[in-house]
Amino acid sequence: DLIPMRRALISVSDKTGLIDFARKLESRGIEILSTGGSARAMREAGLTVVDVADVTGFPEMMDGRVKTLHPAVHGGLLALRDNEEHLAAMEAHGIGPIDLLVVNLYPFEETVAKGGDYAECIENIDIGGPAMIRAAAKNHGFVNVIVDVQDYDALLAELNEHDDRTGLPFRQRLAQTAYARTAAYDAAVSNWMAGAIGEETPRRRAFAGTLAQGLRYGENPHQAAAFYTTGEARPGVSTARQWQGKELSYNNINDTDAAFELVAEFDPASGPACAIIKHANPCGVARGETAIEAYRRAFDCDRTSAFGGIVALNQPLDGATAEEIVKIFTEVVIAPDADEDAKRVFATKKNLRLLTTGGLPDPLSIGMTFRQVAGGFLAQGRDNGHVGADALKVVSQRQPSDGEMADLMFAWTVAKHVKSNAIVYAKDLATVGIGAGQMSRVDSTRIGRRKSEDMAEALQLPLPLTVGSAVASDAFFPFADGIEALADAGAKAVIQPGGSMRDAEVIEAADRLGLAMVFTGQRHFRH
Ligand code: 93A
Repeated sequence: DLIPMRRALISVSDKTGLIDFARKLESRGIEILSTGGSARAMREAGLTVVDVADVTGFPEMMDGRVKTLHPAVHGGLLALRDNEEHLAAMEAHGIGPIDLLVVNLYPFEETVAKGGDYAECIENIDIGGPAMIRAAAKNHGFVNVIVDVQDYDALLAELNEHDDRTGLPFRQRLAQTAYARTAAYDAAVSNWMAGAIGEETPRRRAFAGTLAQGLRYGENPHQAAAFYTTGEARPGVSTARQWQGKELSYNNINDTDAAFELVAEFDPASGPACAIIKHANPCGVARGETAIEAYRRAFDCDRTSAFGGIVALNQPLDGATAEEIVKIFTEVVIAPDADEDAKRVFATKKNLRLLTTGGLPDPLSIGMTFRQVAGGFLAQGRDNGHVGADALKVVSQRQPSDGEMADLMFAWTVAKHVKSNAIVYAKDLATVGIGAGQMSRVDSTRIGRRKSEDMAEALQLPLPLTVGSAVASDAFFPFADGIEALADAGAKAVIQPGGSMRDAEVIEAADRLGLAMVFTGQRHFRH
């Protein structure tokens, strides 16, 4: 199965490491064919290169759209070297075998990520590259295919080990990687187009990502893991710049994403907001006049849980806020930006990761979320549901006050980002108790209340802050007992989707207990 290597075709957009690699191929006596820009780069470095145009007998044309799409190339990649007919066809048509294909594709994902317009993105869809990659990968019995500059060294090591030849297992690995690349590439094109044309149905979407980073481990140390990006140009953990701290872990990435998506719900134009996340659930979210105030108020929701958490802000970090954050151990801080003072403060905490994103993701934009099940996965549109003031329906006798209404909307926005069953108590635009991920809604009301009581004790408050609070529930109350539990905690207003068979009983309970109640008509399950 060891195959010698005599002729290579190199056509790369990313020219990183190209010259060094090509020199090493040349020194092994391997002939190099190449396309326009790649050939030029290698020639300038003094290498001997044959133009593909001379092999095909056609010039590169149509702005490079047609350069390698020719039987002289594809025949050389696809011919079975142990098949008499194939060999005869090569002979008859003057086709030479190509034993190594080195291609990396037009930077489509990067073009999307940097906000390229429609025409630019279209022009960056590589056609000839994937065609060659798929051909070479199919013929891995005889052909080596490299699609990633990271694999140059692996090929050279294989050639060293096997006396200038490569083994079948090595070529199989390369082929498998190659198909992962072309699949991800086409998926990126399809996903970009879905966004560009506003196609929201998951039925016609392709799913694949580009390996961004291997991770040390997954949710637990015995699970292997990696981070893939889809090329979606969404400010967040996948596109962030990390200023310091060790590599993000699987759980860090998951939690940081949850934190930033939540805080992005709050428009910085209407003031700072801060979210602190643990295990993908918020343990405190608040608005404030200043960033430091927003952080302190978020922290005061549940100081115990905030330890080792992820902190997200909807606006640039300043030094004072950074000073406040580093008072306790924090895993990750993410914000659109951080000023020099903030960076200096964080630099004193070696283990803290600071991420800046340059912007906030749009909570209203379309996108996909996935959930794996045995033998498959579920795909759905991102929960970009939003209820405007005009869609709200007051169903209780008592109207909520303006202050209560503001807190209801705040709590409702947070509840969207809390695992179901979600109950969020809020007061003065800060969460004061959160119950997350319970199998019974009543249990979530109790947990949120207990959190608030614990904090009241710790902060020596006369009463828990749930007294006089506004509460959001991510889904309807199936029975009146949830409302009774909220009233018992001192809540004064409730927002929920409505739509239960027993809505009448639930509304009756709210009226009996003096609660204002608002229906949204929209639910925010999150599992
Ligand atoms: O426009 S293409 O789809 N048409 C082709 O025939 C073709 N052949 C190779 N793009 C094509 N390529 C791509 O050109 C390669 O995948 C590579 O990304 C790029 C290298 O071009 P250059 O060598 O001119 O820099």
